[in-house]
Amino acid sequence: MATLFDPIRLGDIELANRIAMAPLTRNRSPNAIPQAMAATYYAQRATAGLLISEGTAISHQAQGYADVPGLYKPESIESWKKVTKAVHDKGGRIVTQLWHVGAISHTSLQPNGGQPVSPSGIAAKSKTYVINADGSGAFVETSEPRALELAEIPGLIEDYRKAARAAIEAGFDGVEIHAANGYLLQQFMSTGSNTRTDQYGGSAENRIRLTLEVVDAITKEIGGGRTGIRLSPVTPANNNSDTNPQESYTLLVEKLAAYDLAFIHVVEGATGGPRDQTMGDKPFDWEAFKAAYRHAGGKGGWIVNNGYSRDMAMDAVESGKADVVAFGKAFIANPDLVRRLKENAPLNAGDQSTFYGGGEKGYTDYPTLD
Ligand code: 8OZ
Repeated sequence: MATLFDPIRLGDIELANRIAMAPLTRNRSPNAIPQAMAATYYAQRATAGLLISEGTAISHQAQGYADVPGLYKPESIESWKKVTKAVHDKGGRIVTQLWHVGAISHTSLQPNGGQPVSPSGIAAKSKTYVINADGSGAFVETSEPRALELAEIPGLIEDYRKAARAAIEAGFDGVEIHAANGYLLQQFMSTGSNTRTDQYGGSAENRIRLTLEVVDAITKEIGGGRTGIRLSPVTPANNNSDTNPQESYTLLVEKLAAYDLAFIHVVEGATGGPRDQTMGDKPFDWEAFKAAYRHAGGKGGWIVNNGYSRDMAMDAVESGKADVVAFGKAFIANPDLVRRLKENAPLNAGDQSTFYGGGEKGYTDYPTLD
C-alpha cells in the first residue's frame, strides 16, 4: 500500500513523495519578472514531491493582477532559470502554472490600457489588485471585458504554446494549465460566462473546446508527460457559475484521457473555502468524476486539493482516492511541510497580511524545524 510519503511518477516527472505545493499567487514579480528571492522561496520548499509555481501569465493580455510573473519575455525566462536551478539543486521538481485571467483583469494591467478579453463580454464583477501611480496597492473592480473574436482564438492558443516552450527553456519540469478558479479557460467552460453561439459556446462539447485545443497545442509542443491541468468544477471563485458541471467536466476528463497527461489537479469545492460547495442542481460526484477519467483510459496522476488535513491527505493516498495531495496556504508558512507532516509536528500559522505583495517578510522567513 502506498503512503503520502512514498515516491511516485507523474508522466515524465519523478516525485520523491506525494505531497505537492499548490500554485500560490504572491505578487512579488514587478514587470512580470521573478526576483532573486523567488529562487530562495521555492528552493526552501523543494522537499515537496512537486512544486507548482504561482500562476504565470502566458502573455501581457493574460495578466490580471499587479506584480504576477510571466513567461512571455526574455527577462522573465532568465529569472525563472535561477528559480528552477535552485529547486533542482535541492533535488526538487517544479512545474509552472500557465495562466490567462480572461475577464479578471483591469485596463491598467492590459496592453495599451485595453479591455480584458473574455468569451462573451460578460462582466465578472470580481475584484483584482492594482498598484497606483504613487506605489500604493488597491483592490478594484475588474474592468468591463470584451468578447474574443473567433479569429483571435488561434493566436490565444499560440500564446499558450509559446509559454509552454518558454517554460521548458526556463528549466521547468513541465507545466500545469490553469483551467480553474474562474479564469479564461473556465470562463469558456461555464454557462454563466459563456453565451457564445459559435463552436466555442452552447453545448458542453463546445464550451470545453478551447481547453482541449490548448491541451492539444501544449502536449504537441512539450509532450503530455510534462503537462498537467488544474480544474475546479464547482468553484464560485471570480463569480464562476455553471448549470451542470458534472456533465461538462466528465466529458472533459474523458477527452483528456487521450493525451497521456502527467496529472489532473482537482480543486474540490470552493477554492480556499468549503469543500461541500455545490453548483448546478446536484452535489458534484468526485468519485464518479475520477472514475470517468480512469474508465476512458486516463493514466495521469490524480492530484487533489482544498482544505486537506494531514489525516485526510494520508487517507486519500492510502485508500487510492488520490495519487498526490496539494497543500496551498500550509506551504506558505511551512517550508518544511513534508517533514512536519511526516513527524506530525505542529504547523506555523500563515500571516495573511503578507500573502500578496511585499518582500522577504512572510515569504522567505518562515522558520523550519531544527
Ligand atoms: C489569489 C489571488 C490572486 C490570484 C487563483 C491565481 O485563484 C489565483 C489567485 C489567487 O487561481
